[in-house]
Amino acid sequence: MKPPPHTLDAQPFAYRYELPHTALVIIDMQRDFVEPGGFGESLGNDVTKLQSIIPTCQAVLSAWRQAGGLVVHTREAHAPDLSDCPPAKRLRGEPRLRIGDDGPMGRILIAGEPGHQIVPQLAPRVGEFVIDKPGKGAFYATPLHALLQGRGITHLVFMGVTTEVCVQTSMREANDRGYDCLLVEDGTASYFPEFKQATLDMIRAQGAIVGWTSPAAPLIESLYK
Ligand code: TIU
Repeated sequence: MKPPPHTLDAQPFAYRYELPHTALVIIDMQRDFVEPGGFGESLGNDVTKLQSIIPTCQAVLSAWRQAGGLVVHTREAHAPDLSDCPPAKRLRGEPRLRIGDDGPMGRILIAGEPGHQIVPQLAPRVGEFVIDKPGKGAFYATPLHALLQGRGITHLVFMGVTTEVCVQTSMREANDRGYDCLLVEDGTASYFPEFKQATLDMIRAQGAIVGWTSPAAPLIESLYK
């Protein structure tokens, strides 16, 4: 017999999911955004603001792994020859270092460099998917949708950084592709706390126009019910 779906209290109303049809998607928890000397700091941001979510992300990841759910990690990165980096992205503004420049963690936002690595606390395990993406959204120019479709995934649980940039973009892309999405409120962070709050509010407004939000605790609890 089919097991009953998991349910948790979420905003704006209960979120129901079946674990075999749900993936945990962790957006861009890489050194370039959360450690000094990477892309995030080059844009003028205080990267320490993002580090506080790591233990929560670890707790959700650990519970999800124990329950046997599918895990997807993403990393924002460009090819070393910058062939997938539009000049508009590289040349915008007056950052301290531009994408592709040499920095303390290797070339900024380039695949294979130290800054491209996911933080050790959330390091991917064998069997988990790691998607390198050249844009903000996890679906743009990546095999993610095909991969999820191939596994019968209909629901996505999001964590990661930054809330209003890559997380929100990915969640909107997912919503338009038909996935029911939940964002873990204390598993996502922004360099601008007010932008995080606004993003949570706009995602769940209008009857979950983009998706649901909930803290990590009820999500973890739901895995054991
Ligand atoms: N700058 C910023 O807030 N974010 C990004 O550039 N990328 C991601 O959000 N991953």
